[in-house]
Amino acid sequence: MRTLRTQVVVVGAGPAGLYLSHELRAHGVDSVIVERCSREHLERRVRAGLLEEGTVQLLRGSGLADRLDRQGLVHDGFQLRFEDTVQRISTVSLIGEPTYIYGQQEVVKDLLAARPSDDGSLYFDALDVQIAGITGDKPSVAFTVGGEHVVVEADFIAGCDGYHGVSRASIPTASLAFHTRRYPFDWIGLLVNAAPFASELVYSVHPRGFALASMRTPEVSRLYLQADARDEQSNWPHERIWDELGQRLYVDEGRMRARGAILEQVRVPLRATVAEPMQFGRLFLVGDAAHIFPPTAAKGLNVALEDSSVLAHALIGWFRRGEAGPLEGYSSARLPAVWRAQDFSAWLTWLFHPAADATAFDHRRRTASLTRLAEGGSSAVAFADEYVGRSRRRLSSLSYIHELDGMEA
Ligand code: RFL
Ligand code: PHB
Repeated sequence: MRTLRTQVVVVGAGPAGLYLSHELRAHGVDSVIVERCSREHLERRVRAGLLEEGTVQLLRGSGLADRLDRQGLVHDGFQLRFEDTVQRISTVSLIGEPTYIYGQQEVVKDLLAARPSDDGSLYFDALDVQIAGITGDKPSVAFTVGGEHVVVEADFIAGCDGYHGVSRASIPTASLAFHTRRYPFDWIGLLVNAAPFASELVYSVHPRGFALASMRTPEVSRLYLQADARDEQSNWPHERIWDELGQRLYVDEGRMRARGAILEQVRVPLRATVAEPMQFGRLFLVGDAAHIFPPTAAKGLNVALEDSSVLAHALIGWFRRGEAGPLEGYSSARLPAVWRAQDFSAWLTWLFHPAADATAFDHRRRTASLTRLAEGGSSAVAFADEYVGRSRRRLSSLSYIHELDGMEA
């Protein structure tokens, strides 16, 4: 058995854990990351694609955006299709902010590349990860790697281990409210070896269901379509998926062009969760470990990196200046922003997805709501503010971080 000592143990090397550890190191705080999967798996895992301006600014401010700035796609807006019409919503014209397309696994690769390669501060393939001592002042994380049992003792633990991790489960149920909502929809997601369907994202609302034509690069498309949560995947052969996409995207005669090779297919249940509070004793929950959003509004990765940034600066305040306030206030600082993102994600999910029992009344009313957005008035401005995350950023205590960076510069 080996025992190590560090200042912060980070459980999970997804974007939240890697970014937290990066920021801590940049400000002289030591951390060790413990990750269940292999590096190859993390670098290949296809998930988010849309980054908000605030996220890109965080990455730029941390020196992590060179490749993003060269290869990321900048989108001034997106298409909204409904009732056989194609409308364009330009977030740049409405509120002056674009969005960016850059795959989550590319963010993960950039974060991993920015770490010293072999300083022993990141364990992949960790088995049987267990958290102990979070109510005392010497919490620890134990695991087995390459047959060896390792214990890392620390001052704090950051639970960045996603929805299925061990961190949230280590908090006594009586001390945690875990709010959950399962929407009656799933998404079928395809990664396709074909040029994007259009130059910008296409959100398409059809009485048959929602479809989204996104992308990862100029050569790779990302396509999603709504499926009823009760409709089993075996009912969705490829032929049906392509036909539905063609119809729902209002492609001429319902025939989908560019049916390139499917590189990957996933089924994503649309759900929301929030853990309240996002901390207990010496354990802090970050990103998907604390909250899941339905993917409709693309908030998960953006809110996760915001959590990491706020926690990083609270921990830096503790270690560098002996400040307890920002750490004690981490959960209260984050929850208003988390709920803001939940509210917008829920609203957009219900706006875009016709329920299985939707009537003609429901479709007409949905068209009226979509028309109001497409008209570009104050509703569209408020929508754009939420979509690009600007309104949430105002709630996110990020000005505190920038002040702190200024003080330390
Ligand atoms: P992650 O990425 O799940 O990373 C958690 C890490 O912890 C590891 N782990 C453990 N490690 C040690 N011990 C254990 N017991 C462990 N259990 C788990 C895991 O292996 C993993 O490496 O969480 P993190 O870092 O909080 O990041 C959150 C994002 O991954 C997530 O919110 C987004 O992918 C959500 N999301 C989107 N977010 C956006 O901001 N923009 C988007 O466009 C967007 N699109 C999406 C999405 C999520 C989707 N799916 C698949 C749910 C599209 C989809 C389809
Ligand atoms: C994606 O490309 O994965 C994506 C883009 C926009 C969304 C959701 C997901 O609203």
